[in-house]
Amino acid sequence: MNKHALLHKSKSEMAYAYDSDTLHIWLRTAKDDFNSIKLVYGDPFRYEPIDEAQTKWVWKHENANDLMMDKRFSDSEYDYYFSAIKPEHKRIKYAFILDDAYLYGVREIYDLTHDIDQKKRYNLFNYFNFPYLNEADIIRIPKWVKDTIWYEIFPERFKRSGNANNKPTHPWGIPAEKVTNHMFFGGNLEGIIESLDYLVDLGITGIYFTPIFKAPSSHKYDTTDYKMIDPAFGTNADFKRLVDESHKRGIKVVLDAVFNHCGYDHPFFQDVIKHGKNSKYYNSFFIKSEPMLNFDLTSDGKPVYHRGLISNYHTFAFTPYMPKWNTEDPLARAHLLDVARYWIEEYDIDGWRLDVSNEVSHDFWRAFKQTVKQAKPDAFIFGENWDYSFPWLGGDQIDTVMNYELIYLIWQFFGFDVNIPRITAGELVRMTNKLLVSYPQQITENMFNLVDSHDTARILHRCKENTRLAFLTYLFMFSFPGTPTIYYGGEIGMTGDHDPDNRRCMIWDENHQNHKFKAQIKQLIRWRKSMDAFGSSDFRWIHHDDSKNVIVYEKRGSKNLMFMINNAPETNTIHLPQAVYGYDIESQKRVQNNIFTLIPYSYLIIQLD
Ligand code: ARE
Repeated sequence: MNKHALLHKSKSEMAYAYDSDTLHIWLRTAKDDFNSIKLVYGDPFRYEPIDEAQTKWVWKHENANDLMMDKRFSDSEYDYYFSAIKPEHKRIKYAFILDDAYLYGVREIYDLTHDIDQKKRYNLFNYFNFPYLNEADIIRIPKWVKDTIWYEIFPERFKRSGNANNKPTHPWGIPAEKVTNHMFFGGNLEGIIESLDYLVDLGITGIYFTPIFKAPSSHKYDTTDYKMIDPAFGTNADFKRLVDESHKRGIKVVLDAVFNHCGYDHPFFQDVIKHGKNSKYYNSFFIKSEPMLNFDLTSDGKPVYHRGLISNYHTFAFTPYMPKWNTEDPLARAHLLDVARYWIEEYDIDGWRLDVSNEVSHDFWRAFKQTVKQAKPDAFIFGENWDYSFPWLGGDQIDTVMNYELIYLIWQFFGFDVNIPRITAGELVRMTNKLLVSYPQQITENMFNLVDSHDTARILHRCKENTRLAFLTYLFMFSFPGTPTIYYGGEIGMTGDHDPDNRRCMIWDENHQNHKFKAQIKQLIRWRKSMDAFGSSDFRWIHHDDSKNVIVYEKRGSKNLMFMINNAPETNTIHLPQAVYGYDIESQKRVQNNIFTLIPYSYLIIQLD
C-alpha cells in the first residue's frame, strides 16, 4: 500500500457542491491498492461529545450513511474514486474506509487505521468536513454554455463584404508565405453578417471574436478606444446589427476583453506621456522609472521597438505598444468596468473572453464578474489561462478558461511538432484523468475546448497536413468533456504555422476548400448535438495500447458511446477485454465483437446497447 498516493482535500476540486443538493467527492489512491472504497458520511450534529471535558465530536455510526465509491478513473499510477451524494441537512462530516481500514490524517498526510477510537488519535484523527452547502458558494455556469458549438473569428481575416469602404493594404488571400501582422486585408463586420448563414449551416451556436475595438494593429490587442468599433471593421451600429442577426440565428456573441493592457495610443496613457506625474492617470499604469519613454519614436510618434528592449513602464510581454493597466487604480478600474457593462447593456453581447487573464489581479476579476453578471446574469466569462487555473475558477471571478491544458495533450499525442515531446497513449490516459479531477465537474463540462487558435499553429499544420490525423484531434476534442471550438477555416482544412501564418485570409473560394473535411466536421457537430453522451462529462478510459497508439474510451449518457481511435500510420487491431454490443454510428451496422481492426488514422464509434 502506498500511503503517499492517498489524496483527498475538503472544500476543493475533490469535494465540492455540484448543485443545490449534490456534493461530489473524489479520492485518489495508488493503482490497485484497494479492492473497494466506502464513503461514510453523516450530519455532524448527530455526533456526541467524547465526554464532558472534550468537545471533539465522536462518530456515531448508527447515524451515518455509507455507499461504495465508483472507481471512475485508473491509470499507470493512480485509481480515482468518485461519489455524488445528496446530504439531508446540507452539511456533513465524512470518512473513507479503504477495504477495511479508516483513512485518517490531516493536511494531506494520511495513513490507515483499523482502530476508530478517536481518543487515541485525538489531534491527528479527524473526519473530513463539508461544513455547509451554501447556495451562494455553488459554482454556477450559465446553462446555455455547455450546449454551445464555438467558432473563433479573427475579424481582419474572416470576410470582406462587397460594399466595404476600408482601404486594405493587400488583396484578399495573397500567397500564404507572405502574411504578416502588419498587413490589412479589409475583413469587416458587414462581411461577418453576410457569413452568418454559413455558420448556421456549419452548426455553430456561439462566436468568440478576437478584439474589434479601435486599435492600430491588425489584431486589435492594442486598444485605443474600448467603446468604439474599429472604423476599418465598421461602426457601432454595424456591430448592433451583427449581434441582432446572430441572436436571430441562435448564435451567441462573445467579445475579447483586453483588460490586462491597452494600446500606446490610449488617451489615458497619452496623458501620462504628456503630463508625467501630474497626469491624473499616472497611477492607472505602472511607470517604473524615468525617462518613461526609453526608446526612440518614429516620425508619427510611435515607439521604435527592438527585441530586448525593456520599457520603463510595465507592459504585456515586453511590448512598449501595450502598457499594462493598474486595475487597482480607481480611474482605470472604473473605465474598464464601464466598458464591460457598456457592451452588454447597449449591444446585448453574451459574454467576455478575458485576454491574458492570469496576469490581471483576482481582485479586479471579482469586481468584473459582479459588474458583468449584474448587467446580464447568464453572461459567460472565460479566461485565457494557459496553465492550471483553479485559483480563478472558484465561482467568484471567471467561469471557465480556454482549455490549453487539454490542447497540449492533444498536440503531444496526435500532433507532430519538433518542439513538443510526444506522449504515449498511457500518458494521455494519466494526464487526462488528472485533468478531469482538477476542476469541479460544472467547470470541466463548460471548458472552452480547442485544437488551435489565433495564438497557435493551426492543427492541420501540426499534423503535417494529414487531414485524417487532424480529424482525429477534432473528434477527440469534440467528445472530451467541455465545449468544442473551431478556429475559423479549420472546418475547410486551412493550415498555417504560428502567428502570423495562422491568420491567413479565410478561404471562400470553394475550389480551394476541403469539402470532404468540412462534411466530416459538420457530421461531428451533428453527432455532438444529437447524442447527449457525445458531449457528456462522464468520460471513462476503457483500453489503450502504447505500442499501437490506440485508445478506447466510453462516454455515458442516455445511450452510452464507445470511441476507438487508431492514432497510427498503420492498420491496428484492438483486442478488448470483453465483447462490445451495439451499432457503429456511422455505418449503422450491428457490432458484437471484442476484436476490431482499424485502418491508419481512423476511428470507430459504437452506440452501446
Ligand atoms: C506578435 C508576435 C510576437 C511579436 C509581437 C511584436 O506573436 O512574437 O513579438 O507580435 O509586436 C497580440 C497579437 C500577437 C502579438 C502580441 C504582442 O495577437 O500577434 O505578438 O499581441 O504584440 C502568452 C500570454 C497570452 C498571449 C500569448 C500571445 O500568456 O496571454 O502569449 N495571448 C493573448 C492574445 C494574443 C495577444 C496578446 C495576448 C496580447 O491571445 O493574441 O497577442 O494582447 C506558452 C505560455 C503562454 C503564452 C503562449 C503563447 O504556452 O505558457 O503564456 O501565451 O505560450 O506564446
